[in-house]
Amino acid sequence: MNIELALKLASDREIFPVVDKILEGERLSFEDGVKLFNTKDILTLGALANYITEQKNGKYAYFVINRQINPTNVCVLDCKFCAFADMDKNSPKAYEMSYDQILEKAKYAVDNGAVEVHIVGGLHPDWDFQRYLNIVSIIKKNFPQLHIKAFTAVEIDYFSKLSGLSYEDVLIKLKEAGLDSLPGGGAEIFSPSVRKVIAPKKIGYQKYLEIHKIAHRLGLHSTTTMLYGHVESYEDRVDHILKIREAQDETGGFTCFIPLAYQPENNDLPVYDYTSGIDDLKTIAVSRLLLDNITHIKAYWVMIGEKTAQVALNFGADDMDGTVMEEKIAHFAGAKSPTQQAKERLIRLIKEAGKIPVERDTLYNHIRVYE
Ligand code: V47
Repeated sequence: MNIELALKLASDREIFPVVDKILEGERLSFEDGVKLFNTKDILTLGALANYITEQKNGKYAYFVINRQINPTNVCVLDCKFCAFADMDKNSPKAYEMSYDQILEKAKYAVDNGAVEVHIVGGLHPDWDFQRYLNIVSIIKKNFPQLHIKAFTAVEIDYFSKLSGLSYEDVLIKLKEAGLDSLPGGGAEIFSPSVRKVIAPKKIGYQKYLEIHKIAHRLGLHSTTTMLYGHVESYEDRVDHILKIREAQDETGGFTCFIPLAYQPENNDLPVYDYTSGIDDLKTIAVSRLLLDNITHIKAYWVMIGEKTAQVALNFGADDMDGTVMEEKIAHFAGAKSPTQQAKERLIRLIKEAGKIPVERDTLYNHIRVYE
C-alpha cells in the first residue's frame, strides 16, 4: 500500500507524531499544521494528503465547464496585490460591461456547454445594488439552466452598505433574482496585521465568515479561498485554514477550499516573486490534511499552472476548476497560464495523474465520469 511505503521512506522525524494522528483519523492542531508547513519531506506530505483525498473522493478528480464574467474592474477598494481593479473609472484600463455584453458572454458559455457562470468584479462607486441584482436576473431569465455563482463576501458587504439592507436581506434578494451560490474570493489572509498591509480597506475575516455562514443558513453553498505567497507566514496560513474549519463545523456549507497562489506583476505590493512548485504543493497538501470537514480541495490551474495543478492531484487536490473561458484577475497580475482551458486537455491532465476525470456541476454532482 502506497501509504506504508511512503512512511517507511519518511525522512522527517519531526512530523512522525502528526503522521500518527492523521492515520488515526485525529483532528490536527495549529502546531501540527505549522510542523507540516515546515517539513522538507514533501513526498510523505503528498502521500498522506493523497491518502486522505482518496478516502473522501476515491480516485475521482473533478472539473467543470464554466465561464468567468467580471462585469467591471472599477473598484473603490485599493488592495495592494490586485492588478485587476482600477480606482479611477476614467483610466484607460477601466471598463464596465453593459447588460448586453454580459448576456453575450453568458450565451457563449451556454453555447460551449457551460453549466456555471462565476461572476465577480469591482465595487463600482456609481452602480447601485439594483444593477448587480439585474445582472443576476437577466442571466437567469435568459439561461435558466446556468448555475450562477456570483459575488464574494466583500461584494455582499458593499451591497449591504449601498442598499441599507442587512447581509441576510441582500442575500435573500440575490437568491430571489437567481443567485445559486457564492464564490470564495476576498478571503485573502485573515490575519488582521497582514490584511492591514495587503488589503487595508477590505472587510475583516469576521465579516467574511459571517456572510458565508448566513448564506449557508439560507441554503446557499459557497467556496472559500486563501491568497498565499506574499507577506504572510506559515502561522498565518494555518490560522486562516483553521478559522475556515471552525466556520465549516458550524454550517457545513463550504463545498471546496481553493488556495490562490499570489501573482506578482502590475500591483502595488513589493513582492516580486511567483510562488514555487514546492510551496504550491505543500499548501494544497497541508490544506487537505487540516480541513477534515471540507470534501474538496481545488488545484486552480490558472494560478499555479496546469503542470503543477496536475501534480497536485497526487498531493491532496481532487478538483482543477474548469474551462474558465476568460480569466482576467490572475492574468492582469502576470499569471503565465492560458486564459482558458479545453475540456479535452483537462481530461488528459487528470487521466495522466492516475485519477478518474469527472465532469461536475457547481455542487459536485456528477455530469459524466470518464472511466
Ligand atoms: O478575491 C487577486 C485573488 C480572487 C491576485 O470560488 C489574486 O471557486 C493571486 O476567488 N494573485 C478572485 N490572487 C479569484 C477567486 C476564485 C478563483 C477561482 C475559483 C474560485 C471559486 C474563486 O483572486 C480575489 C483575490 O483573492 N487575487 N489578485 C493576485 N495578484
